[in-house]
Amino acid sequence: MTDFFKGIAPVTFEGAHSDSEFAFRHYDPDEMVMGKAMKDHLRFACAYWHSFAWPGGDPFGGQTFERPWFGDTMDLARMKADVAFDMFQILGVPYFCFHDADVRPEGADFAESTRNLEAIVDYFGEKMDATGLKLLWGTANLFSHRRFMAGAATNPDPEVFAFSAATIKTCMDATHKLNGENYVLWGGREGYETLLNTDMGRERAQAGRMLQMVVDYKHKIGFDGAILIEPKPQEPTKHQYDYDVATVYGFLKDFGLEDEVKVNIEQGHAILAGHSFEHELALARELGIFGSIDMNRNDYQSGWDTDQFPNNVPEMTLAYLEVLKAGGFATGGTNFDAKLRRQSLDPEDLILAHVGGMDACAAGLKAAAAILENGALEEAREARYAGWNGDLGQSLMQSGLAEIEAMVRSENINPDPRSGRQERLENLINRFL
Ligand code: XUL
Ligand code: CO
Repeated sequence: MTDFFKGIAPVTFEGAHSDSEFAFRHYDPDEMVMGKAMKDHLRFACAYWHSFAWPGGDPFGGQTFERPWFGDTMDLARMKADVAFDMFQILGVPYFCFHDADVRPEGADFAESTRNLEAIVDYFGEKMDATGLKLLWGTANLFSHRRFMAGAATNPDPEVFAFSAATIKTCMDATHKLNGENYVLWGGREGYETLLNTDMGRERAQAGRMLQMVVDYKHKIGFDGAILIEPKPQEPTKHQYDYDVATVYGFLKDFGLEDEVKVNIEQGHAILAGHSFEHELALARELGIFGSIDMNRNDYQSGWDTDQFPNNVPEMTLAYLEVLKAGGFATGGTNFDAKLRRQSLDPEDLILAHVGGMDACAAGLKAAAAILENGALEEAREARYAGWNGDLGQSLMQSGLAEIEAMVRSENINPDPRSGRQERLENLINRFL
């Protein structure tokens, strides 16, 4: 252990009546929920970037956090890893996630950056063996460095496309070496600021080609994790090509990759797209591309991606309801893509933010499971569509407009509107919160 979290013991489940801040009230890793241990439902992961690489800046001010590992040397990168693994163990999370740029200093050129990454990957490997920690996903940061300011795959300069492809390869190698269970592509700057200087057709084709190469390389190296795209509608660019789940699905269909790539859905990104989190989850499930989630929350007034730790149990219940209805996570999990507020300076804040988020997820999962076990919600939904199981519903799916017109006339079909019962169903949900 380093002494960054000195005096903080591993956090354990104490139950709802505990008065300790450093305790779980809902997250009991081994408690069985619908026949599966809670830890296997939730598959928690910590995000390296927000907790260990982000300095606390906002558009009006720079660094607020002063961490002893901030700096650009390999020794500091190893100290950062030591502290990160301390936190993972204090929390008892099974997984973590990282970008290349979070974990290694930038080198003078591509070769040096790659050497730095490989050295840290070896260091991670030793720490993972020693602790049992696992990698939920790896990814490449193709958005922070100024070379990516006009995009990575969608850049007008083919040299940036080449640099990006090479970087993705090294990050896929790193993920594969650490037995990562997924590889994520968030197209941070894959979008445009103004159509005045943008050739949208070319940029889409370039993004499609890059994704095809990622899928080819996955098969070439025998990586059996999932490739996941993380949709986001805007920020940092004004318009992003991976706007939301529906847009990503259209893109995958266009390039014939809908059976190869799934989605990593983030709560805050769903809100920015004008959707609810549960809408995005339900759609991905229906389209067969549900993969994993980034769990955080947005501020509903500020209109940007605030990446706050989640604490809204009623909303999270609806999200886990969709996850459970999708059959739960296969390779995916619950990644806390969340950061402290920039005034939350203390090491304790970092631990307690995650403790609260984990507990809120556990409470949401348990409520969602209780709703499914109760069955009344699903029964009401089934009943609403019951007509489609009967003769009329079946025959409509095989008929044409003219035949249906004749039938409506001959049988004098005259529909009688029925209640959608929304408030009754909302009351039903609240009984489980
Ligand atoms: C940005 C975001 C990223 C991705 C990984 O909004 O969510 O952190 O999760 O690149
Ligand atoms: Co994210």
